[in-house]
Amino acid sequence: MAKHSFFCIDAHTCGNPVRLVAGGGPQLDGATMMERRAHFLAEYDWIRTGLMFEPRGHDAMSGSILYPPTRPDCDVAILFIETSGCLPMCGHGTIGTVTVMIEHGLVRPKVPGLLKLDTPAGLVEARYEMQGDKVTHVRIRNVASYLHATDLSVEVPGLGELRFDVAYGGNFYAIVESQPNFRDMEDLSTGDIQRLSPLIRRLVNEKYEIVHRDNPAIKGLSHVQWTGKPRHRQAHARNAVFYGDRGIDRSPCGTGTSARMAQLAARGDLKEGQDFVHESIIGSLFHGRVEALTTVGGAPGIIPSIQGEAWVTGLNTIFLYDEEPYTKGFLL
Ligand code: PYC
Repeated sequence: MAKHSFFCIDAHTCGNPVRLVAGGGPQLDGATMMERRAHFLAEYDWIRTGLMFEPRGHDAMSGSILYPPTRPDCDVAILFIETSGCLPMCGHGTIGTVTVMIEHGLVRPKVPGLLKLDTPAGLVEARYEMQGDKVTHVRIRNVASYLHATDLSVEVPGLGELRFDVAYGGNFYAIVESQPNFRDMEDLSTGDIQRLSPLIRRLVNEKYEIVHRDNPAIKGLSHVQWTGKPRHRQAHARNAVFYGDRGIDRSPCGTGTSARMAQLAARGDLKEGQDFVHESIIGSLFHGRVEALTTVGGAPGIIPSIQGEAWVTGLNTIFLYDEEPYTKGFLL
């Protein structure tokens, strides 16, 4: 019986899962994390699907595997594994991964309180605070984010015309705001979000070619972000982010919040240094900030930061058997 063992530390960031693979991940070739990601997808995607999908995971499962950095300015490299594939960047995943790494001594930061992370999307800095052995908060300074396209539209069967902007925050997001055929995310059930979002994503990718202005390896719309008025008194806005086949982010989504801040900044609704508190579908909060203004491919962008908290929920040694019918996971 061929058995593959993965030593995982499970956590959640603001309610969304993070399964950090601390042992058992494959060796990867590549001079950059984008190249290593391509190697992983070509040869080892069964590890991702086995650890993320049922019966060992679920629709919203998300995780990471640690590697030595490919660049001298970083402490550690992160490969993100999700039900949606290997994302270039994952905000809630980074906050959870940093919390696990520090609480479990998986990395020795060169500068206490600061980890420099080599991700497929680029350098991400994480500053963390501790109380005793617990990491209480992590603030990530994300990759440059920008508003990619405005006022696009698709015709959605059963809903009619839907207008949206596309923004990048480490992944590409269709940001759907209040309009004649959509008022607020609170009008949608989770079933509506799971039914409409993949349809919209497919229609958008068929109609528009979405390619990162500076990095052609990053392309295609992966996420749909439904927006709404906040319920929490501290929050400025609320969202529900859809990813993969059926996943709805339980956190306010780090890359989604970055994309939203980039959109608001491009409109002049968010200034350099300004805070933006984002509320998730379950009411958890990310504290975003426009750290700096920048340019991406010659067009205006921002450097966003996102702060959130994560909790380690347990240790989990997971086996995948070559002979087992559901070892690569399944979707219901
Ligand atoms: O927090 O960036 C994020 C994220 C991406 C997919 C799920 N969460």
